[in-house]
Amino acid sequence: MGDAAENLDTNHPRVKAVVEDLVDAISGVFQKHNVTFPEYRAGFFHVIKTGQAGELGLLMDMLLCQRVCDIEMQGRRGTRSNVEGPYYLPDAPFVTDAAKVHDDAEPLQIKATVRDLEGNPVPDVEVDLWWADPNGFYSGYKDDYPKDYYRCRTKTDNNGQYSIRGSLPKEYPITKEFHGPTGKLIELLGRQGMRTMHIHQKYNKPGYLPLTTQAYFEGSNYLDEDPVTAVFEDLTYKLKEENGVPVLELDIVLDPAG
Ligand code: MBD
Ligand code: FE
Repeated sequence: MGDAAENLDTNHPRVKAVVEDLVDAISGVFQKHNVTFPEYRAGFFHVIKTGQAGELGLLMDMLLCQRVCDIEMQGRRGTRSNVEGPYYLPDAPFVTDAAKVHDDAEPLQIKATVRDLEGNPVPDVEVDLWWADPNGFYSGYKDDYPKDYYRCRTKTDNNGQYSIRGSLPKEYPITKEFHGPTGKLIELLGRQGMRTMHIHQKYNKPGYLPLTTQAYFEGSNYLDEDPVTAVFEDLTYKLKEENGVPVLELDIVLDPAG
């Protein structure tokens, strides 16, 4: 979750309530399956290994994050909230035309119109975009991979629109060939290990509820078997084409705050 992670406020009354219920729920699962001591140890050892591999964020986001997005959506309207994922980085380069991608990356024009619930365009929305490179990896997560690639910030114009030249995101491998403990767990769950193509977005403007969401691509690989279980039809777009370049045309709706 990048720097956006919140610290646990141990004095907050909800912490006690939620953690107690969490322990109750897990205890119930142990009881149901007669979990043995070796199984208990093997289980939490796997969690420790996942942490040591730097994959706890990946694991949590894969298994649980969308459930929180779904709860958020029960209390708001507009475009669906969707998993932020483990690869957001703040302070991406601000651009108005193109994000930095490698020369051999297949181009994608990312266009959007941002509207309010009445259909009026919303100007001056701060936008964050980030996506996987042609090899399915995110910039900034390897020492030799500068973090200003395949991610940018921009803002909507007076018509509530932006248009950014980016690149086609590649399927993201959570499998054990590329990753460790999380891939192994996916295999054990009988899920396949590739995230379907997606573009992450954040929208922020005072007076509106902040939105973190993703766009998916109609007809793309693994769309119906995404291991993160966060693909929704209303976030799935059919690619268009202009002058031989694929175009993603997003319709985003923001819910006014308060
Ligand atoms: C990703 O790229 C992602 O967006 C999520 C939610 C989980 C794993 C990898
Ligand atoms: Fe992602």
